Amino acid sequence: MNIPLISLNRLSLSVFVPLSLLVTVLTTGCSPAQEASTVNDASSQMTLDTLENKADEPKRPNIVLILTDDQGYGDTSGFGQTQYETPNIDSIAENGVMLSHFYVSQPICSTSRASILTGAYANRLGISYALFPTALTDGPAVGLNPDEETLPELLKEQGYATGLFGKWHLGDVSPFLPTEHGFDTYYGIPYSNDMWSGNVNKNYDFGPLPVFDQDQIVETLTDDQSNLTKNITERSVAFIEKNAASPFFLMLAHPQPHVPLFVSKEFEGKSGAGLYGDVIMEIDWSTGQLIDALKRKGVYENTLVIYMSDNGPWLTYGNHAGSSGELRNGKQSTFEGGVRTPAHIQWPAGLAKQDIVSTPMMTIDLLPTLAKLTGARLPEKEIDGKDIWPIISGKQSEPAHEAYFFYFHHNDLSAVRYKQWKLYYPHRYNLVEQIGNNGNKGKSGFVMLDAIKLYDLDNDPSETVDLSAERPDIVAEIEALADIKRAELGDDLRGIKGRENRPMGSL
Ligand SMILES: [Ca+2]
Repeated sequence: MNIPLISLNRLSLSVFVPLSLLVTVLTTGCSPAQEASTVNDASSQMTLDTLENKADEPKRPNIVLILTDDQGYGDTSGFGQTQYETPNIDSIAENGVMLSHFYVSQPICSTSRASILTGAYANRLGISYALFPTALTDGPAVGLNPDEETLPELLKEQGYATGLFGKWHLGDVSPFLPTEHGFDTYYGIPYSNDMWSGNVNKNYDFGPLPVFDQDQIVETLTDDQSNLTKNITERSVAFIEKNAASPFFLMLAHPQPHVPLFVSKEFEGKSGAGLYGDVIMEIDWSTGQLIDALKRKGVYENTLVIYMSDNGPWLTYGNHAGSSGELRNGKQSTFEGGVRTPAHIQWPAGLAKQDIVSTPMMTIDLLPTLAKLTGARLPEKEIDGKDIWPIISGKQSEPAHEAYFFYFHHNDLSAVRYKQWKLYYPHRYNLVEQIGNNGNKGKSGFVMLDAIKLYDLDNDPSETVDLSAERPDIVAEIEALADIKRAELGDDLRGIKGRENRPMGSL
C-alpha cells in the first residue's frame, strides 16, 4: 500500500482537510484526492468531472511561477507557521492543491533553478554549487549552456509571452542572460542578493549589486535593497496587464527571504515576529497583488499559479533564517529540510480543489508537466522529469518515478527518495555549529555523514532513527536504482563517470 506521507503535527491540515477525510487517510491510506472524488455527492462529482473534462481540452493556461529564495518548509501558515500569517499564499492551496512532498533537485540556488527551467537534474547540465559573479572568478564566464532548451523557450514556440522578474543566477553575462534563455522580458538581479558590497559577512570582494533591465545594467544597489520586492512585484503586475490577451508565462523569482533581509517601509514591524516574518508578509502581499491583477484582467480562472521556494532555510543565520518545521536541517543539505519546499498550486479552470497531495514529486517534473498542459514539445536533449499532472490532478497516487536522486557538490549522489524511504550515502553536508543573529552569520561547516543511513519518512519525518541495519532489503533495492543513475549521471563519491553529463556553458 502506498501510504500518503503526511506529517500530521506539522501541517495545518484543518485549514484544508475536513477531519473525517483525515481519518480516512490515516485508516485507509487513500489520498485526500482520491477521497475527495469518492465521498462527494453526485452533483459535486459532476462538477469534478466537468472540470476534468475541461482540463483535457487544449486550453493553454497562463502560467505564473512564484519562486522564493531560501524560504523554509515551515514558512507559510498552511505549512504550519504560527508566528505570522500568509493568507494570499495559503489561498493558492485553498483554491487548488497543497503539494506536501514536493522536492527541489538540489539545496542551493543555481542548481535548483537549473532544474526548474530545464526539467533536468542540474548535474546532467554540468551546473554545480551557486554561480559566482564573473568579475570575481579567475576562469571563463560560465552559465546555463545556450545549447539547453528552457521552459520559456518552449512556451515561446507556443505563442507565450515570457517574463522573469527578480533573481536569475544562471550566468551574469552574455550569452547566459535570461533574455538569451527564452525570457522576452527580464528585470532583476543576476545572482544572489548577498553577492554585493553591502554584505556584512562577506569573504569576497563583492561589488555593488547590479539590476538588469533586459540585457543592460540600469542601476547598482550599494547599501539598500528595501524597494526591490515592491519594484519587481509592480513590474510583474504590469506584465500581466500588458499580456493578459495572449497566453503568458510569468516567473517572479523573489531575491528574498535570502539574506540580507530587506522590506519596504510599509512592512517594517508588520508581522510582530521580527524582520524575517515581515519579509514573508511582504512576499505574501506581493502574491496577493498578482492574484488581484489576474482577477482584474479576467484571466484568474485560466491561469495556473505555482508558489514554491528554491531550497530550504539558511539556518546559519538564526533569526534571519526561516524554519524547516520539523524537517531535518536546511539549505546546503540533502536532508528533508534542505530539499522539500512548501509548494502550492492552483488553476481554477483546470484543476479541482483537492486538499493535500502527498505523493513525492520534484522540480524536474515541472517542464514536462507544463509542456503537456500547453501543447509545447519537450527539449530535444535528454531530460529527467516526467509529466506529473495525473498526480497533481488526483488521478494517480503512485509517483511518476521509481526514485528521486539528490546530487550535491560537484557530482555527489548523496541521497535517494524511494517509496516512503530516504537513504543517505556517506557524504559531506552543511551543519550549523552556532546560529547567527540579526543578519550576522553564525558558524557552520561541512561535516561527514560517516555511514549509510535509512529513514522511514512516514513514521519518522524528522529523520532521527536509522533503519539501514533493520531493512537491508530496502537498502539493496535503492542501491540497484542508484547504480542505474550512477551509470547515467556519474557519482564522485564512488569515482564513477556518467555517460550522459553535458557541459555547463562556458566562454
Ligand atoms: Ca536559494
